[in-house]
Amino acid sequence: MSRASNSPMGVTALAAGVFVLGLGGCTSSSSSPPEPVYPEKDRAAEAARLLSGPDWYRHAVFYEVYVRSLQDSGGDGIGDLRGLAVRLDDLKALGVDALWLMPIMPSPLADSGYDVSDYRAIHPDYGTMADLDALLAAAHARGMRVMLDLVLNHTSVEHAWFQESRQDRTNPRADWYVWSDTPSSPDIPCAQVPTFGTTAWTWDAVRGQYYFHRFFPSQPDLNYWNPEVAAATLDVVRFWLDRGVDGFRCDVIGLLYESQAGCSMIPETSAYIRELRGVLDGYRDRTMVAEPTFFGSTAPYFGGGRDMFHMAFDFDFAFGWTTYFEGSAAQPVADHFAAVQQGLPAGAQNAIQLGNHDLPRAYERTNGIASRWRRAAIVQATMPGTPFLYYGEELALRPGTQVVVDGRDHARTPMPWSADPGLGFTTGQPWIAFGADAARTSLAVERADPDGEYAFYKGLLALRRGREAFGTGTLRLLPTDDPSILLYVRESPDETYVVAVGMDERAAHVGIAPGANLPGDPRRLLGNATLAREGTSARVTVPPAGTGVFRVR
Ligand SMILES: [Ca+2]
Repeated sequence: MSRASNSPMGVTALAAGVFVLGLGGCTSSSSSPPEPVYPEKDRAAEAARLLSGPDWYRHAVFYEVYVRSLQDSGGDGIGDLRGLAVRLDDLKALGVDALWLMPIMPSPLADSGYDVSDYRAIHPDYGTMADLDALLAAAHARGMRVMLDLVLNHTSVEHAWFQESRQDRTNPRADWYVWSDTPSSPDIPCAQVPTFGTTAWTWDAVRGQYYFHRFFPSQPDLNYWNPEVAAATLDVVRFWLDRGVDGFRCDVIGLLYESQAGCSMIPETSAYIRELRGVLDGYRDRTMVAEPTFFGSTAPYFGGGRDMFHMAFDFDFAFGWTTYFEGSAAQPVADHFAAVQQGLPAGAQNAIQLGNHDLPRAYERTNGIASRWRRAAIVQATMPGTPFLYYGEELALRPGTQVVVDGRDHARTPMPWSADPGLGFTTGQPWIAFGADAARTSLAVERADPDGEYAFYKGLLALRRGREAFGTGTLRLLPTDDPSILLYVRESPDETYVVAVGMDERAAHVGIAPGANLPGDPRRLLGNATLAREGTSARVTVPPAGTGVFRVR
């Protein structure tokens, strides 16, 4: 939060933090034992170790970028690859290790680029292939990675494949899309219900048939039952891997094949994903993350744990955290992560988001109550999984009001970097209006505020960095006798951490966790909660909406 904000957390949490810190200093000189000092590692060296090799993504912090809204370099008001390259140092300073770029391939932009018209080129709005090469080189020189958005279920109607396929029923690509004489197909009964609109079938007057589209009519589904299609899209994957991209976020990947058996993650789709993984494994340290079709366990995307996706988005948490933090019960959060633990095969690791390009801004979803997204962010950074930030979350960006494509544009507004004209984003007219209070939430303003959003995120990401326990350590949930305290242990072979989150925003709580068996006395690294060993139990005290991250070994 900026200082000028009237949101409750900005002032109260700051005050509580200072108060508790002061009190802690007082009591330690009288009754409490001094905090232990544990051997400190060279965290930069640890981070370098953990972020190298094929498992790097388990320890990395990812950052989703809408290139169109991050940084304009040319003055046309549209963010581009050259602009993004200029901002790499700012993102690295925040603690970002890897970028996921929303679609940058040529597209009529009927769906913000999720309607690709050419799989092997760069959208002219965003630059050239040389600009991408330069971005990759600049990122790699900084130890950062770049993932592209891979939209394989459908193309744009403007893609050459579709333009050819629609010509007649006998052309070489006649069977590359799903055509039918009727707005239905007995082979895929599930394909009657589109995600958008009222029909999944649109009449094409050129060919004189209907085509199937799971999403907008301008996004015809590819026909993966044609082996040429599967081969062609795997070639697209090789094309980008050869170019040096570090991996992919795979859009609605579960929907590739439809059959009588269903429309999501049927065996043929799983087989394709295994093949896709095989392609990535032919390159060094590449990774891919799945966008699941539905809520629920992401287990279907992991197969045996290491033969399908490296990661899959935990949509239950991404969509559900606002509900968790509106209440005051710890159990739903604990239950969720316990279910994730039990449900995933060994080797699988979810990707944890608070927001993305399809969701309203965290600020809007919490009515501007910072303590909610901040506590959720602590869970995001310390529970098993890889954190994916959505650009601007570190500034608590407010929603916009202008719509260019659809209502999701409210969370796709330009990044405010400074209070200069154009807010450092552009010297021209931005393609869409900034969100509310943009100048006040700019990086320059937030960075100058030690209690602001940016400082919070930077501190949190620094805490995770170079600490193996948060990337791949075990999780042990510690139930307490107070139902509003979330308490858990993350442990790597040589370090142990305890995280405490107070779910009650209004009252302080004290909880006892019997059988906690902490290996040592707590040293607080973050937050305002206190933790003490009492025999084999642990006693935790949390102020309203309080948090604490402690090292105990
Ligand atoms: Ca499909």
